Amino acid sequence: MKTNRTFTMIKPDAVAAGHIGAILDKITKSGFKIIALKYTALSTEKAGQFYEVHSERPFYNDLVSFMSSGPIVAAILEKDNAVADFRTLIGATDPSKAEAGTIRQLFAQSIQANAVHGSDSDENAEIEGSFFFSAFEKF
Ligand code: RTP
Ligand code: MG
Repeated sequence: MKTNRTFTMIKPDAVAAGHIGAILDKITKSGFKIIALKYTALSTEKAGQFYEVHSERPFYNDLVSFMSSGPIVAAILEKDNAVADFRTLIGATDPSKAEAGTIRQLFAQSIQANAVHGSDSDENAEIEGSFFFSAFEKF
């Protein structure tokens, strides 16, 4: 299903480093409209559920403890071609390989503490957005 929406989180590293405002500014100035927004935290159980697709990967346990280590910002974003354009805006998973000017190049610390999440498909954007937001929290 085509939705023109994606889902993002500002991860605990970027929240702790004080980058919420700068990252939201970059996102909105890049043409994304905020449909839903929440400052919250993931328990280890919730982080484990969210990243269930990676449960067989060697970095899964570290990822779950990192993602539950402090508050995060969750958001649903809208723009034409949202999923692909947002992944371009955030840059490569490993910030040392991310293009200049991308959010990860500017704000990430490591391959794990990489500042932001971006959905990888329209289907996952819908699933991930609904993980955090009910229908009456989307505008
Ligand atoms: P994301 O899902 O957070 O937007 O990141 P991504 O698509 O670029 O990367 P993905 O392969 O889905 O990995 C999810 C997150 O797991 C952490 N990771 N750590 N230590 C490692 O080698 C490693 N590899 C991935 C990162 O936080 C990555 O964003
Ligand atoms: Mg991913």
